[in-house]
Amino acid sequence: MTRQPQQTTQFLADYRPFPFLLSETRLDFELGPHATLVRADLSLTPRDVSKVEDLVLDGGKEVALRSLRIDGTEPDPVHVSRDDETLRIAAAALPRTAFTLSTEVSIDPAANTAFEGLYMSGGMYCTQCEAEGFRHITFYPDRPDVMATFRVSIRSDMPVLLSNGNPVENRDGMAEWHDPWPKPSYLFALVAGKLVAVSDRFTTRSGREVALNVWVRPGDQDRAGFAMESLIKSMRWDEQVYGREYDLDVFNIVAVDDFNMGAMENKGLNIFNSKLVLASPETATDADYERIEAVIAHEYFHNWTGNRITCRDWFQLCLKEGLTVFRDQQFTSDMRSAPVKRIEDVRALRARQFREDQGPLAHPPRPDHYEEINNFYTATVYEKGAEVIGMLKRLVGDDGYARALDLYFDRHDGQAATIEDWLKVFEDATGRDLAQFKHWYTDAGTPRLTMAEDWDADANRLTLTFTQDTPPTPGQADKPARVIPIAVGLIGRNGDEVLPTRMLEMTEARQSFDFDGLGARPVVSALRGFSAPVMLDRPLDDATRAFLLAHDTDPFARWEAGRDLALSALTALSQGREAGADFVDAIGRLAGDDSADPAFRALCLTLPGDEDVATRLTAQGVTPDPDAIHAAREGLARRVAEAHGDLLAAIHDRMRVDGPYSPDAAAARRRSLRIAALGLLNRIDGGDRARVLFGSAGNMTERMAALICLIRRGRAASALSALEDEFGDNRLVMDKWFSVQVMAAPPAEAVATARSLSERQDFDWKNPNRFRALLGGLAGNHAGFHAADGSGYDFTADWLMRMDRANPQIAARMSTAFETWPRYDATRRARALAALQRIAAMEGISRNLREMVSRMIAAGA
Ligand code: B3K
Ligand code: ZN
Repeated sequence: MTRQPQQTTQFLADYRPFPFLLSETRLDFELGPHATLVRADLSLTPRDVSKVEDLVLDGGKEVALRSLRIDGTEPDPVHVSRDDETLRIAAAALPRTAFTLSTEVSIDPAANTAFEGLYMSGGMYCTQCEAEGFRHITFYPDRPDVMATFRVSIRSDMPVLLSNGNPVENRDGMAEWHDPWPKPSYLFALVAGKLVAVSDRFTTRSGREVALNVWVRPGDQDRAGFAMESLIKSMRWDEQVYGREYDLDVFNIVAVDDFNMGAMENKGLNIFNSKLVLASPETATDADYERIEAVIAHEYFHNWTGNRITCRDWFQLCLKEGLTVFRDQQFTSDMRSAPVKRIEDVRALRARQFREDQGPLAHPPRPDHYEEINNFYTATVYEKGAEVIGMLKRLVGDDGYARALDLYFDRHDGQAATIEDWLKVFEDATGRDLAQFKHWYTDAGTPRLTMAEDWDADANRLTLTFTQDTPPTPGQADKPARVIPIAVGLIGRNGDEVLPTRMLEMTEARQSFDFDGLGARPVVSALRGFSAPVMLDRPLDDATRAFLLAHDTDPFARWEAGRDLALSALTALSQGREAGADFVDAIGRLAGDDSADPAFRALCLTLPGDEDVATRLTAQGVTPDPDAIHAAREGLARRVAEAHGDLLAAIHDRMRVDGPYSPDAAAARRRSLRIAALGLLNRIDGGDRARVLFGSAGNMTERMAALICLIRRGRAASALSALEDEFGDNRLVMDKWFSVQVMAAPPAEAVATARSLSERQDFDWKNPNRFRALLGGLAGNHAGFHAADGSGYDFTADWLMRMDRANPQIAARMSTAFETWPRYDATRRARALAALQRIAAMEGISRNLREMVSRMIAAGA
């Protein structure tokens, strides 16, 4: 351990089952903004009647207990005790058999600015219970392995009253719901408000009729259709690909404006951040549409991977999240383009998860201790969790994967499972020993893989020798070798494929693989499809990279070759060396290759971000200079534009999509290439094309792209005010408006821009989306956030402290802006550390933020 565990540290090794069984939960809500009464009846049975233990229920200090009864009788007060987090009833007061515990409490939803538990948002009531929000509603064994059926009644003057499961009764001012599927408290949900529904129906493959509703505020109905289409596609896909059917008579989705994350998979009642539901061509970009489709699918897929089979404890979070991300990635691949989706996912993985793994916040997909579980909804648990499943699938093959998943659903339906259970179904279904594979779950850090080639001309044999090594991470110094699936293909010098993809299985720290019977020395295409989440280091000259960019038959490896070429140029340029000629040439050839998917070309034309360059430099042991990186990137983009201006202009014109906007993949692909070309041309046309496009485009995708170009050229004033006039009362558009101004600002102006935007009336900072727009925009401006004078750090620290008092989850999450601080120069490090220490010293700091900053500060010790 590199840090002192706090008293509140939870350890995986301490798991023990709850000493009571809970069969049914009955809840009765009488809603009031400042006083909501919650009556709960819990049907409990001691697990071991010969040794009844104290009954300890979770309950936050704002939950006011009004009455407590056991089988209808008040226990002697000496047997009942309360602290800030629990309610304890001594064993002496409990029957030796099944009993009903009844409580009545009162809570204050309108005062709940943390948006955890029951809270009010824009005049409606809603809940967020994962991970430990239910304890802010009532006293309960608030842990995922306690599963019960729920019967819920709601009394309120709101017209729409929703909870989980099937509706039982609905009359004026009262509704009753019953959820027949046992579930943990984190999946409980309640919504009450003035809402309208966009409705449809779905018939499952075994004939169950399901009523589907997407609930939004009156006036937003015309922006909810795409979410409904996405839901129907998801339901069909899960039946076809995983054989999973929906299991209730209704499926409700509700859009809310104040929501800490993207969405939540509550049983039968998914609650969404409105930005992941509402979309129209005028307000949402192609990327928004793709994200809505993916998140609707993700939450829906949780119905099986998460709800029917849940997690034994929160250490197992990646059991549901890694698998559900993996499933939503497969879904998007099927709906859109598989190669493009793979490249996008790897880009995101590197930008978020590799970044996390390289710094003080590194942790394994299955951590073994935490202070605050909400701090572990990370890229490692989600995205790396999904990569680990992708590797499993590669190792056991598609059939093995399908058999293992069938067994998983069969064996664990209705249970709260563990990573061990998950690996066991793969072992039982395929006969493979996964003991070594398990390190992917328990060990943190990104393995570094090196590859050396040896060509024996006499024997016509190629030998590839790999070594693997995983750098130390907080609390984990030495790591054993892992199983690494390495997909390799060989390409002849004429560009033909000599050997189609073969999966090598590396299990040792150093291992060689021979390829015999080759006519001539081939070019190696390695780690095809990004077959494992590792950093591959191979000595490769720029000419060979350019060759692979032109000829590799694996789209991921092809893109990767171009990206490596760009990174090698950018890292050199940022250190003052001449570079980039090969990249500029090769990218021109690729841009003009009309046989390639436009979205793929767009990805290749998008230069790695400043942050990617900083990460690459750090991996090479070089201290990144944010300003030099920014200048290098601008310079290289300009050179591409100067060299290929005519071609890019032709692409920009040809990729125009005529006719009414459609968010489908085919049209989106063309727009993405068009925009990529525009971004480069913007470096040499002074912003003229962007100005024309901003004025003429009928969709937000192109307008936003044009706006970003104009901001970069310092010509955005009129575009910004036009957008504000048109969309001033549309929160989602205004979030973009806030964000891009900071994100795309010239780095020297980023902090000042953020500061002046933060002074506006409509900087409603308690709204998580608005806060994220501004602070996330700044964190996304690499050289701006890392301004040498520390102003980016100070500005961010001030806001994190302010936010922590209202909403600790958001403050903790946004504090990750600092997670890379140890990689920079001494001046920046000192300023970042001072900002972190200032936060740590804050009086009344939340457990959430305290855990984050103390882990980050520990890296400097
Ligand atoms: N399970 C939720 C995330 C809950 C986050 C709690 N801090 C959304 C999802 O992953 O689908
Ligand atoms: Zn999820």
